[in-house]
Amino acid sequence: MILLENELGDEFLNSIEYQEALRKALEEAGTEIVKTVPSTHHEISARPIGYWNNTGVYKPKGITLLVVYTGGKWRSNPHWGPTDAAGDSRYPAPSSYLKPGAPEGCLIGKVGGSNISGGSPVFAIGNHGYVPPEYEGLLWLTVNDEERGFGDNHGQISVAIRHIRA
Ligand SMILES: [Ca+2]
Repeated sequence: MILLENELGDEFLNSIEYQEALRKALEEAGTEIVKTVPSTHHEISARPIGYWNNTGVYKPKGITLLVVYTGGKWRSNPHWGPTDAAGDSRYPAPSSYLKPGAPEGCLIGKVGGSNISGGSPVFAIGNHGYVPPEYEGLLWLTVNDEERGFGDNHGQISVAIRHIRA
C-alpha cells in the first residue's frame, strides 16, 4: 500500500517527533534538501514473503532517500518486544543476522536483488535513516532477524520515504 504524504495528515507531519526524525535523517545523510518529492507511506511487515518487503520505490543513482518511522510495532523475537523500528538496542545482532552488529529487530534496508537475496550491502535504518546515494535499484526493507528466524515474527511498522536530490 502506498499513500501520499498528505494522507499522513498535517497533524502528524507537523509533529515535533516527525520533524525531529526527519532532521536527524537529513543530518545522517549529510545533505540539505534542495528538491524533494512528497513522501510515500509504506507498511513494512516483520514476516514478509521471503525475507524482504518490496517497497515499490525505485532509487536512481545520485538520489538520497530518507526513511522515517511513522508508527506501528513489530516483534522479531518471541521473548521480547514488541518494538518500534529501532529494535532492541540491548541485543546487537550476531553474525547469522541480515545486518550483524545492528540491533535485533531494527529496520534494515538494501537496494536491488530479490525478496530472498542479492542486491547492495545491507544497511541499518532504525527509526530514521537514509539510503546511500551510490546504490541504484528497487528498495527493500525488513526487520533485522536471521533467515531461519522469520517464522515467529509478528506485526508491522510504517515508514515515510522521501526522495532528496542534493
Ligand atoms: Ca524471529
